[in-house]
Amino acid sequence: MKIQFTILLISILTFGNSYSQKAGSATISIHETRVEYLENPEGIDIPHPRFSWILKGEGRNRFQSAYQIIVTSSLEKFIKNEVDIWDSGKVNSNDTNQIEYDGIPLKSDSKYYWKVKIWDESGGISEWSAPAHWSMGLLNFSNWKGLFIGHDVGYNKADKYDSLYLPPARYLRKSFKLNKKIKKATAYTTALGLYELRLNGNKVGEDYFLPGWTDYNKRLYYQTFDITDKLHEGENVIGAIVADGWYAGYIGYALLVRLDKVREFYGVNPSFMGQIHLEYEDGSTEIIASDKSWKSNEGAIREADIIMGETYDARLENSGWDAPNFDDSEWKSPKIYTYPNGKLEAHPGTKVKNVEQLKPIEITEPSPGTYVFNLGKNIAGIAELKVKGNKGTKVQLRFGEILKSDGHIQTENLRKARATDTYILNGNSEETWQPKFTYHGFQYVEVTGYPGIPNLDAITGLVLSSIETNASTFNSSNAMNNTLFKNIKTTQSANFFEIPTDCPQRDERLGWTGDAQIYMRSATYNSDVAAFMTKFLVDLDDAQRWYGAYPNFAPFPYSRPNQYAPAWMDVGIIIPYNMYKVYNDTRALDFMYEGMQKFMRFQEDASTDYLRPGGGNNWGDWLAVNEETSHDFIGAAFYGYDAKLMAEMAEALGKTEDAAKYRNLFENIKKAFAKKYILENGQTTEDTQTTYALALYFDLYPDGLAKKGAARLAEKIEKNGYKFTTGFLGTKHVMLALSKYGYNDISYKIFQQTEYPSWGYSVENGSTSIWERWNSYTKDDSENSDLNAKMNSFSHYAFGSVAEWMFQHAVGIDTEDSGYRNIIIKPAITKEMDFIEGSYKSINGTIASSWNWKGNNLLMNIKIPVNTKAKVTIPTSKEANIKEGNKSLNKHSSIKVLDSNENETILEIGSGVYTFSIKM
Ligand code: RAM
Repeated sequence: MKIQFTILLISILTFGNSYSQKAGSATISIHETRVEYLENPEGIDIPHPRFSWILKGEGRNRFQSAYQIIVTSSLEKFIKNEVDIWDSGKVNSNDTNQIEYDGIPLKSDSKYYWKVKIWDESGGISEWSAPAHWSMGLLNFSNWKGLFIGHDVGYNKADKYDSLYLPPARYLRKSFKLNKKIKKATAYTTALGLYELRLNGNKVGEDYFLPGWTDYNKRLYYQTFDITDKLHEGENVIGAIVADGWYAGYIGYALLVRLDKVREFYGVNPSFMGQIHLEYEDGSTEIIASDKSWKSNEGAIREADIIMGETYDARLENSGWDAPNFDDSEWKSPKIYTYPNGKLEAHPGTKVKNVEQLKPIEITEPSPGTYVFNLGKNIAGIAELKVKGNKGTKVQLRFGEILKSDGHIQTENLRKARATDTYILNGNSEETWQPKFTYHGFQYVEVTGYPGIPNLDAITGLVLSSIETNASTFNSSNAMNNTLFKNIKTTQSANFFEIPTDCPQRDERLGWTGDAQIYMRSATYNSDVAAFMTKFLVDLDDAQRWYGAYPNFAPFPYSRPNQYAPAWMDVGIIIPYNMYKVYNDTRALDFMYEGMQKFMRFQEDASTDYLRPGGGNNWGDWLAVNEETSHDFIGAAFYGYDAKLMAEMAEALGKTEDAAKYRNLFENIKKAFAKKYILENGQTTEDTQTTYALALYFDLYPDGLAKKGAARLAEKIEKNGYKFTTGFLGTKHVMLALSKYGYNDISYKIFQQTEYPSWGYSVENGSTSIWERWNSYTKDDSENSDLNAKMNSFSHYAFGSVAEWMFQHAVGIDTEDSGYRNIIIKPAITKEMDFIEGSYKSINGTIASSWNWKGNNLLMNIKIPVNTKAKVTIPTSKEANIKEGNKSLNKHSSIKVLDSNENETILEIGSGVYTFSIKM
């Protein structure tokens, strides 16, 4: 099968080349073709999927003037260029993303092949893009034949609060024979709970934590696997291991605060459902679905809980259970469960994967027989254990983010998360094990019960995450800031885990919405989170309270009333807005629009004279230090911001009446806000850093007073020794507001600060991640048991929201319109630093910007991707002092001078690489 495919591919490529003979001088090439933001996705269920690609090409001012997409129903047709599904024809457009499929209706359980070619600015034709494909999942409910099957393990009811109930995993298998040659085989599978799909002895796919977390009462996601290559003639075995997961296991802080329910928020017994669709070479088809004919049992996984950990007794392994030639006569017939209410849908996001493997950098033995492995950074994931010893030997792994002064791991901050994995040896030979249904937040692994003295090989850290943090680079003359950048990425990776979690270690791991909205734009700089956030929008929409507020976290499994708060509930406006701004995604706006309007009505009802008061949980400027901002101020400010964003979003959707309505609302809020909170001298009534930051950044200042407000913020920061007093909400906005009003040098002073409270303080105290609190830990006072025992996470991305300022101002990359077609390059040049360089891979390709001082000369290097243009701000008013590539500006026909003022010259450039040198 493989060989056949390779031959086909070679012929496609050759075909592509010969077809491009017609091509003109164009050297533009097409890369990273995507469907619904994903590379060759399997089993999507969107009737009009969206295509995108990235263009690369030499020279300057390169554009796409037209494109053509073709889609075929088979590889054979694709190769012969027999277009049977969709030929867009030549479309005169420079769009390279959000292009909707517009052919005949796409069919359930079908694979499609596609490619695109483009015309450049002078009509030259590119080569076809490399062959790409996607498949449609099961589109109709009637396509589903499988039953939800499980295994009765009994129910050993433990005391709800004082002991844990951790049932074993369920194992399910089905043996089937193939007598004919297979043309295509696809598995459609899911579980209420978590599952791992097995086929002929191996795991299917590379994902962890399937099928993902949704409000299972409303929807359940399924996966699609192309398993054509994995089947053979004769006996085959499909199997599934199923565990409690989010469906039936412990979630969040329920145990800690003794909620009525501490587990089983969606159901009690996990179960598997799936089917294999077989298409034989003779044209016949067959479906093998989960049903009574499968066999079920328990096995080696004795406990499996996301938060509490996993226990594996290798003595109980049913070796070979998921492969042919296994005697399952002692296995039972499975128990059938029902899933009455929810929809079955394809997972729209990115799934958890092993994105990095870490070798320990050190082993210590703080007390005899207790070994502590240091993985070098604070991650989310699991540890793989390698061990050789006697049958029945029990090795225990515990996890911690930091060490106490006696060298033992600190576990107090995990609160009720047991975070313990246990492996019991079967004693055969070297045994390698990793858990499947749990994960931990940790830098250190404590190993006890290890037979003999372990070496570094005994533990490998597997970093698990739903994203890769490879969209950005940052480097500067300040080593601390460079470490900070790494720490931000590490913490984003650790918390973009199926949903954006607050933290990965303690009994929480919830999709806290305040954290998510504050960090959203930063997240987009570091990683392509388009698909990940598309999925989270579904969670937000599902979790919206009946009265209109978005809750404190999503999914929202608890049945608690009034779980909302200013700045947390605004997530439902701020995340969609950024999906539009960053990815040009109006579909996300469409999807959320009704809910957003409902939320706006909820706020309107709660307001008096356009002022929305605090309310709900009122977390305020969470974890602020020394200055408190009133909840009413925060409520009113965010209401204004929401109205402003709603106006822009309504406009983007062509809803002009709504846009006018929200613009008007914004103006009214602005007036009422100024009347209540802004004094004539430009000070706010509360005079905290956070009040200025929010009011200035959200444009709530009356025009004449904004400058005074900014001056007051600058003065306050200076007086405070360039240190924050802010929490989650203020921190993100202080430097954005300062830079907006020209106080870049002050922003840089805060950025480089190392005294508490600052980012530098955490870096100087050895952090490898972003902490929940400014003072989570100090080297001198590592025993601060008061803090440690409480809510104190070392992997919390909220304060990492400085990434937004780093890219928009320090590096200077932003978008004027939506989706980085009209790019803004405006680095905040300062004498506070020698150089800064960075890049961001946008939906249109990589944008790079760097600046450095050479004496009194400033060098700026800029890279703009094909099919975009940029407005570049050069920090001098004297055009004559600016050179690009050693030539003065007037010698460059392709560089336009748009404007200049006392301090700056603004240029317009098209794609290409530019080197500016500026005499300052
Ligand atoms: C904490 C969470 C989160 C924050 C809420 C208010 O428990 O970790 O970061 O948003 O509280």
